[in-house]
Amino acid sequence: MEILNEISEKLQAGSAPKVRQLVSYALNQGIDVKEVLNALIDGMGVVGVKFKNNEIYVPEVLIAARAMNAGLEILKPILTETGVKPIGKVIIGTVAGDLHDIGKNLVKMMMIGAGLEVIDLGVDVTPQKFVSAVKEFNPDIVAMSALLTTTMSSMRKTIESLEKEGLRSKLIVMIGGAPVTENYAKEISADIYTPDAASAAEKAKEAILKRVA
Ligand code: B1M
Repeated sequence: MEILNEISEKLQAGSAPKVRQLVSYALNQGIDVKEVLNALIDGMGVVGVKFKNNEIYVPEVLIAARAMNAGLEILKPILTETGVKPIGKVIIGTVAGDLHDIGKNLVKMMMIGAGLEVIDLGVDVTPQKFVSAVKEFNPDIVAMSALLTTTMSSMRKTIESLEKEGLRSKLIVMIGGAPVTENYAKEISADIYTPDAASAAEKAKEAILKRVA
């Protein structure tokens, strides 16, 4: 669809006002929110490939990320729409050393939309910060996002810290992010790995409902 291609292209070009305008227009035209979201993700994917190939650099990626966030802000009210009382509580954060937050924010929005209360610890969240937040908020789920191969190990460290504090057994630990795999989840004894935000929200809800059943 022409408009979806245009959204992807304007995101790649880093035009936040244009992305905002096109996303609103697409929704007004009755295009499904998932298709609009996929156009944004697709655009960011192209940016990622160009970045990897040294065709563009960090400043351009930052500008594209800003355009992505502008589009996501328009989708947020729809993705987080829920008329029900929260069925459970999630603490989410991007792990220590890692500043990527677009995927984490998307997971958060989808989880809220699935009827969960989400406490967002932001980016660069150390194991100690996760531990303190678990003590303070008593969540059902701890959800960690990592986008760098070098920061994945912080997921393991966080799980070890939760174990040391005697908190691990009462929690469901979920992990995800581009370099994370099902095998890695097994290796570090995380409970759930999901490859995308929609399945993260689905699995979180499933796991909580199973717990209370
Ligand atoms: Co960065 N970066 N970056 N970057 N960046 C990547 C991740 C990279 C793959 C680019 C590349 O080389 N192709 C590469 C990592 C290589 C690696 O380790 N394997 C990389 C690098 C190297 C770096 C720097 C080191 C660059 C530098 O400074 N030289 C630096 C590190 C900074 C740091 O974190 N300490 C850096 C910086 C940045 C920016 C700040 C410029 C910017 C981030 C802005 C922001 O997030 N606010 C940025 C961006 C935008 C990217 C790419 C281009 C796009 C990431 C993104 O937002 N994608 C990325 C390339 C790529 O991924 N193709 C790249 C869209 C988003 C919707 O997808 O986050 O994957 P994603 O989330 C997905 C799934 O992964 C999943 O759901 C989402 C989809 O539904 N998911 C979960 C995510 N979290 C989940 C949690 C779950 C479940 C699913 O459960 C809890």
